[in-house]
Amino acid sequence: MASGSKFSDCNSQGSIIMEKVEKIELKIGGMHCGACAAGIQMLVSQMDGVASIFVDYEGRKGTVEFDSQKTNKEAIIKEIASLGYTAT
Ligand SMILES: [Cu+2]
Repeated sequence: MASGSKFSDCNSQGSIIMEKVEKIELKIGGMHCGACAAGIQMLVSQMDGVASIFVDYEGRKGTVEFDSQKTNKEAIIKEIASLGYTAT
């Protein structure tokens, strides 16, 4: 009967693009020098949706900012694991 009228309220939301940046801290294991940290940083920073990453070799941890609409913590952990390191 009154089908099709639902589209009218789409317009009010359509112009707003919500970018939700999430910041996480990961414990990274398996690094044995600063080059390891740099390698992780390079790989993860190239991932789609990752805004920034800083890996602290001395602290054995990494701080990652990413768009939660494009990627997630699990994907980042998997990427780090593909290099042979552990991330939790
Ligand atoms: Cu190394």
